[in-house]
Amino acid sequence: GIIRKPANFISTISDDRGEELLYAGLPISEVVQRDVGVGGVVSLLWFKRRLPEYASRFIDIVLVITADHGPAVAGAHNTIVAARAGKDLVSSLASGLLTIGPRFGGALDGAAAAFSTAIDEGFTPAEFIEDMRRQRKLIPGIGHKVKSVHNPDKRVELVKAFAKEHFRETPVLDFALQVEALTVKKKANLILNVDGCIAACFVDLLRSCGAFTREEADNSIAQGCLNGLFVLGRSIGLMGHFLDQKRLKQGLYRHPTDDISYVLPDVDV
Ligand code: Q5B
Repeated sequence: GIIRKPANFISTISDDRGEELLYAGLPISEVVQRDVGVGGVVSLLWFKRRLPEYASRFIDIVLVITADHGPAVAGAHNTIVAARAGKDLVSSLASGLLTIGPRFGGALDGAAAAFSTAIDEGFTPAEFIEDMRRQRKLIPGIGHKVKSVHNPDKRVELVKAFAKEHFRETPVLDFALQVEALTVKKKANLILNVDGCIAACFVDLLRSCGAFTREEADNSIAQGCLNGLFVLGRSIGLMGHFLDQKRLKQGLYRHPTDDISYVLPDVDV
């Protein structure tokens, strides 16, 4: 008989072998005809299921608001410097993406874990803040370099408003807002930032939209899908900055030496 060779790879999200490409079982023609959109494609390829329309719309909104935040932020800066050093699109994009981490744009996974664990373990917002302080950890999703209570982040307002209008419940967002109410008393820029707000809302979405068991929702979050949303969104802007620099024919960047404090050790020779 036929001896089957064990497969080296298992894949469960897409299939290109037939007449028509399938995304999580849905033929690509239906993906287009049903107007699934980018949010819907993210839910098919990341979560292997269709989510309610408001959930796909929420993903679309997250991608739109994270697409760019100007040339001064770490990711755009790196992309611009790489583009001006003559690098190609993929290299310049990668250079920008590699700045995404716990301080910049990559605080979503940490914020989701911190806020949801605090709620699940019955911490009050004050106890949570004190626990983080005791551990000498910054609260992921709290704080911003330029946004503050005096200069609110419109992106955060948009995400919050959408969640409040469309989600069945928002306990994690509510907890994060109670944390913010306490942290801004210490310093006006210790707001719930764009990473923290998206993260809290996304936990609420996965837990309450009815498409996931609680275990599935928690596993998806633990696997790092949330930082993926920022990476995906911000890639749009980083490529925009690359193309902008090429269009402007900008030359090699060298940082002005009068903006560097040179502090060298005294070495005996
Ligand atoms: N303190 C964001 O720091 C920033 C505290 C805190 C408790 C906190 C900082 C932070 C957590 C990581 C996070 C995402 C580095 C930010 C993003 C996308 C972006 C970016 C853009 C875009 C800002 C001053 C005092 C100190 C600190 C205390 C600060 N943060 N305490 N929990 N989280 N947050 N990142 O202003 O007593 O004076 O020593 O790491 O969520 O990345 O637009 O730029 O779209 O591109 O430099 O929006 O908050 O403040 O570090 O000098 O701290 O506040 O302990 O206290 P800053 P620092 P003390 S959104």
